[in-house]
Order: sequence, then structure tokens, then C-alpha cells
Amino acid sequence: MPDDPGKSKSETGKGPEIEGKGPAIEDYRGQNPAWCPGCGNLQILRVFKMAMVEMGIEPHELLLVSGIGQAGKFPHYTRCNTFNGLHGRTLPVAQAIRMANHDMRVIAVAGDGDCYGEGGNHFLAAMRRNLNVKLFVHDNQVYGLTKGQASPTTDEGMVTGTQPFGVLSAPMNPVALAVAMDCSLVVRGFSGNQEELKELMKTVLEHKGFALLDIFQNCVTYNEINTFQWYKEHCDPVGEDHDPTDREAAFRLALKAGDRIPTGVIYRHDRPLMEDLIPVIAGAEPLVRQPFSQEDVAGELARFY
Ligand SMILES: Cc1ncc(C[n+]2csc(CCOP(=O)(O)OP(=O)(O)O)c2C)c(N)n1
Ligand code: SF4
Repeated sequence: MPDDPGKSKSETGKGPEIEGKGPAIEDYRGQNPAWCPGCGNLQILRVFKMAMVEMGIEPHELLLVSGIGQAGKFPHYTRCNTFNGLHGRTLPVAQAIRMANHDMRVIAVAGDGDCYGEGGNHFLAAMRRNLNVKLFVHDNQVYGLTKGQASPTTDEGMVTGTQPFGVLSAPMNPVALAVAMDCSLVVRGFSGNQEELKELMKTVLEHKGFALLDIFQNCVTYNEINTFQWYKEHCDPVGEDHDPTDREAAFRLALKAGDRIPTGVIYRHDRPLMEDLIPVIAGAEPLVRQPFSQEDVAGELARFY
């Protein structure tokens, strides 16, 4: 059992179990990716494994949860604990796992359609709850797996296979929404800025609280507007002078769109963690290790039936 209940060995800074032998990239190797050559997901996967190795996080200390989509295949390509569930339902599962075992590092991985479209209300609820769950959204501004239909982040006017007259709905700004919802940590990255993305992933993993990492990711097959080159030219790392704890400044930054889109840590608010507020798990052994009595459960159920 770790010295500090609620934190895994890597969270307590103790590093891997065998001194001198940390995890290697190979330890994280899953199935061979079936993504298109040039897809930004490939870079995200590569950077992610590098970040895990640099942080000394062992595969058994990590759990990846995903739904359906190209981004949803991320756990298949990673060797660690994984749960692949329904489209749009990534966050409910991730939060349930964290509540059952707050010793486990839990990362929810979703596409922009999966998280902001079908899973939109779960996204709002997760930001309010503030469990120590990390959310990586692979934001390619289309539904990739189902052939490029518009997602909530597709720009107005973009012509797609199912929007031949151009998208009529206004796009959603997930970063501004997250600041408005007082999300504990709000970060944006781009798959092509690999060094920056790696550092952002580490910042997100080190944060105590629910964190959104919205990652711009080029889809070479269905998004001919927001290409790798387009993101490269438009992404603008936030300056050192930005204070992420200044919510008004963060909101102004988050609202920037069009030609200059900020990447980096946009907003930070160290709010109380929900797992520290729930009496049965606060400061206690994770639920999965607490004694379980079938008689007690039967007794509780009997009160309702
Ligand atoms: C409930 C439900 N609705 C719709 C689908 C069909 N579907 C599968 S993947 C997908 C789009 C995924 O797009 P996104 O989440 O943006 O991820 P990407 O493929 O771009 O990574 C859709 C609509 C489904 N599998 N389940
Ligand atoms: S369709 Fe787009 S998102 Fe899907 S693998 Fe190909 S490039 Fe990546």
C-alpha cells in the first residue's frame, strides 16, 4: 500500500517499484495502429508514451478509458489497464472507476464528437464534480471514424459529405466553455508541437483535479481546411506573462479564435477534489480494497424492496 492513500507510487513521487528500472516505451506497446499515415493521432500516441516514461508511470498504474471513434482506439494501441465503452460515455465510466479506486491514474480519451457532441452533458457534469480524472480530447474538428461529418467544433460554412451546403451551426469553443464552468485545469495543445504537447501532458498528469487537454489533431482524410500546416500556422503558445489563475485573463485568451489560437495552460483553479469530500473514500482505502459484506448490501436493499 502506498504511504499516502489515494495516490499511486508515481503520484507520491516514489517512482517505479524496482529502483533504477523505470518503464520503457516498449512496456507501453499495444496493437499496431490502424490510423491513416499522417494522422495526428499517431503523434499524440507517441508523445503520450514518452510522457509516461519520463514521469516514471508504470502501465499497471494507469487506466485509459475511451468510447467510440478514431480517438477511441487509443487504448487499443497502448499496453496498460483499459476500458473501451460506448460512444459519448467515456467520462461517466472514467469517473466511476476513479471513485471505486482513487489509487488509479485515470485518463479519459475522446474525440471532439464523442466528448462535446454525444457526451456533452457528461463533460459539463465532470467539470462540476472535479474528480481527479484527466480528459484528453483529440480535436480534429470532424467525426473521423464515420467519414467526416461536422462535429461541434467544425467551423461554420465548412462543406462535408453530409453538409453539402456548408455547416449551418455555430461552432462550440470547448476551452472557453471549460473556463466558464470553472474547470480545475484547462489546457490546449497541438499534436504537431510534440515537445510542447509532452510538457502539457505532464502538467495535466501532475495536476490534482479534473483537467481538460484539448489537442488539435489533423485528420488527413476528412478535414482539408484544418490541416497540419493550418494548425502549425495558427497555434500560438501562450506567453510567459499569462497568469492562468486570473480567470478573466484566461477567458479573454480562451475566446481568441480565427488567426491566432492559444495553446498551453489557459486556466487553473485548485478546487477541492470530490474524492476528498465523499466520506466513504476521503482519506480511506480505495473502495475496491475496503471490506465488502454481502449481508450488509442485502440489508440495505431490503429497505427499498
Ligand atoms: C450512440 C452512437 N451514436 C453514433 C455512433 C456512430 N459513430 C461511431 S464513431 C462516430 C464519430 C466519432 O467522431 P469523434 O468522436 O469526433 O472521433 P474521431 O473518430 O474523429 O476520433 C460516430 C458518430 C455510435 N457508434 N454510437
Ligand atoms: S480518418 Fe482522419 S482521424 Fe481517422 S485515422 Fe484517418 S486521418 Fe486519422
